[in-house]
Amino acid sequence: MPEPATPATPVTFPPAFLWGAATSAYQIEGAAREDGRTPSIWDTFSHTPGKTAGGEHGDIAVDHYHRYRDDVAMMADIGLNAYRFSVSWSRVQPTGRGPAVQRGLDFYRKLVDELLSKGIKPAVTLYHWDLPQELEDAGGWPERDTAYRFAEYAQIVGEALGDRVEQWITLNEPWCSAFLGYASGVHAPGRTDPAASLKAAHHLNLAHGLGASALRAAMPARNSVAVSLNSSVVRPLSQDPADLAAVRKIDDLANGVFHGPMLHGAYPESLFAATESLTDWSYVQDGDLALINQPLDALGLNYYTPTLVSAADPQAAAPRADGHGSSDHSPWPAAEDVAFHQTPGERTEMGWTIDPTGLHDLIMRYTREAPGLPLYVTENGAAYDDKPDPDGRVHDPERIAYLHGHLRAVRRAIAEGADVRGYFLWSLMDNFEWAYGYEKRFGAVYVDYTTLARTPKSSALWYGQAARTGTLPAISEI
Ligand code: IFM
Repeated sequence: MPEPATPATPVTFPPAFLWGAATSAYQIEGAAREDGRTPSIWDTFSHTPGKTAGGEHGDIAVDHYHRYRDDVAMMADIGLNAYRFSVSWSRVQPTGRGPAVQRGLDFYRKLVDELLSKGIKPAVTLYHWDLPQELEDAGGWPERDTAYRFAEYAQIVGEALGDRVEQWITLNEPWCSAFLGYASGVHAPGRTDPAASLKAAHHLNLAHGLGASALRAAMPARNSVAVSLNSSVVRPLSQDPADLAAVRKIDDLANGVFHGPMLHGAYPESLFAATESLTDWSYVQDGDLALINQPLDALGLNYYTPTLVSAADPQAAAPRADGHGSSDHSPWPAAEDVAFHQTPGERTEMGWTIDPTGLHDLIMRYTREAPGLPLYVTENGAAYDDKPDPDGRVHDPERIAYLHGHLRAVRRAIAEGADVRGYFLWSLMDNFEWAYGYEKRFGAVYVDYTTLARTPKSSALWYGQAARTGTLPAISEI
């Protein structure tokens, strides 16, 4: 259901609200072989024939590594007061272990200083899917040691940037790392082993806990440590008990598997039961849950579209409209009895149904799940087939409508008592959309992939006005 039509009363946000945009290292930096950087799993995957649309990769991406000063100036011109980016692990610790490369760290120091000089608050994500290839060769996330390597890396980055960056995020969307990376294989490293994906999920949780502790030990106490989850808003096709059971199963596999240990110090018992054909979870060692269950300063929520499920018809092949790419392998371990359906309504270029009520419901769920924990929307946005007009301007009214609807949903949640402190639009500019290559444009800024010239779209102007005034402009105002 869409949010109700635009009201006459202005939609105004709290004065300290952060109006940001987000990116990640592999999607924008380029400079893949410069200054000591070594391949990550995404370099290897994207250079493997058949893994990404058109064989595209992030070697150059949008060349942010060389253009960061201009990009920060552009953010300031737009009016952003926050910017969320990720650090490339293999740029600062090329083998995934041992000493740091200062040139790699210097890039992020310069980027942060540039942001601060323009009054833009940096928010650093340590891990946005780009594991150093050497660590994958040693077993990747299904291997326990990877979590300890992540803690070492977190300490290095915390020591280097903790004096100037206050907002920290350990992992981005560990669901994608575990289940798209190790179960369906549509993401790097492209493995299709459901049992390994559950092990990966546990070691990502452990990495989060160990990383959060390492950050705290390395940084001033005032800094905030969070994690960004792409928790699914799972809805049933009907109120039939079998469909409700399907919701519970997918809720465990999408959400409980991460927020259970992170927020409550326990995996859902129902998750163990649902996955017993694949694993006995014996890799969860004594003390792990306490390590994972670190107190957090905030929680990041990434939202795009809800998930609609039912019990699968045992006579038919279960439909897989789950929006997570095409593969013969499901990203949902032990969920052959669940069918995924397309939510009705308008869709973005990703085929994802536009439904701001999902964002509202997600925020309210975590307001209940983690009372008192400040929330940030660390990603939300839409891909459209944007093209410049003959005059060179890029008009993207659909994206403005998408942002307007979702920001209104955030405001509604705040009015109902949710402590949402900021919103990061995905994404600052068009970039490498993983297995889709460059064909899906999520940016508020258009990138010409021939010249790499940047042109703020009309949505950037609209969003900038919201950021400057704290009030949503009418959709027609730009
Ligand atoms: O581009 C991605 C981002 O890296 C993680 N969250 C979802 C975005 C859109 O698919």
